[in-house]
Amino acid sequence: MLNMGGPASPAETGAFLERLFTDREIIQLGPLQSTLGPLLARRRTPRVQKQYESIGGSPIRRWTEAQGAGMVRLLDELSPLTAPHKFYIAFRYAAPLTEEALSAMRADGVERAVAFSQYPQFSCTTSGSSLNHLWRELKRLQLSDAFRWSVIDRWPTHPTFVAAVAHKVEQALLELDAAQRERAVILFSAHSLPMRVVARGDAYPQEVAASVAAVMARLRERGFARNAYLLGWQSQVGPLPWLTPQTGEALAGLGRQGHRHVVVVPIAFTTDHIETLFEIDQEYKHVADKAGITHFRRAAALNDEPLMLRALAEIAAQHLAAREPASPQYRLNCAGCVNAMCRSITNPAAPYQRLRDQAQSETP
Ligand code: GF9
Ligand code: FES
Repeated sequence: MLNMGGPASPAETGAFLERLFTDREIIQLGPLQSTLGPLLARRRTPRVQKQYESIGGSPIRRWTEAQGAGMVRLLDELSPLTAPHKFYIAFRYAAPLTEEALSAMRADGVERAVAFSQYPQFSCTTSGSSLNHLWRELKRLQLSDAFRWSVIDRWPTHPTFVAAVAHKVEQALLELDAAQRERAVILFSAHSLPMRVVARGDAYPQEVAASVAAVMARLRERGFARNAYLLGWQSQVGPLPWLTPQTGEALAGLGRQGHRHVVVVPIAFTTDHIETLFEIDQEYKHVADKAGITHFRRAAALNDEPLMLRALAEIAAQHLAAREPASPQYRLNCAGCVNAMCRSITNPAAPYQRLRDQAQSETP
């Protein structure tokens, strides 16, 4: 189970940020990255550490463990031929790191492994970075032949995931008086991307939009057919241009236009983390108050939601039954990709070739 992870205790914030700022696949600082990265990380640590203190540390590991346990329990039933299943967590920037997961898998005698991205929508800065790091670590630890791999790289519109999110939106709408409910605007919020990543051809914006459309369709099916909705992008840092509208600005605009009821829906993370517990619940709540939004709600994160545990098990079971190395999209590099690592699969469990390799081998 691949994800970015977070500092479980505020004291781990410095190490977490240092790993983030030295990851060339999420932040490009040029040839100075290995000196500039730690410097920028150190400069940001006090402020970010305070944020983690205010939420009592990142809950992402705890929730991922609950999701993993729920997933494998159901998966053993859904896919008895591939049972028993076991889950390992590999975070990109916090414990347990990839190396720890691989060592545990090795010690357990695992032979067949599925790299399961816990990001519903694929971005080369998140899912791509986790996967590339996995292939790098396998090589570094001389484990390239130890496991046969396949990849669950994205699942932005999986019906049970969509149903799980829609269920959380429904619960938030039901907190409002029946008379006000259909006036509520649904503001989906996803982590933003630097515009240079968007321009490279990253799949994330369109996959987030696909998730939003699917959740709205599911809500209509469930009888919530009258709510307007929009999509904002959160968590921008630094001076470079990012994908907008910014979630806070969207909220301010809604307030100015006279909207009083807003439900914010985190759509790109599957557990609580600093972007829900601090940014939405504290910072955006404050923006909403100032903007005159009197009824501000957030749809709960999926965390240990039973529908979400079922979604993870179904996604894994369907992947195993399909006997494909990855989704068809995984074979395709971004138009502007210059990273030779992208879209690899080390020792794939089924035949696998990138579209870029294929095109190159066929060019006269
Ligand atoms: C991201 C999800 C989607 C460089 C700033 C000059 C930074 C970044 C991203 C994308 C996280 C979760 C996307 C930076 C700094 N990021 N790209 N983050 N992050 N580039 O923090 Cl679901
Ligand atoms: Fe997207 Fe390499 S950056 S495939």
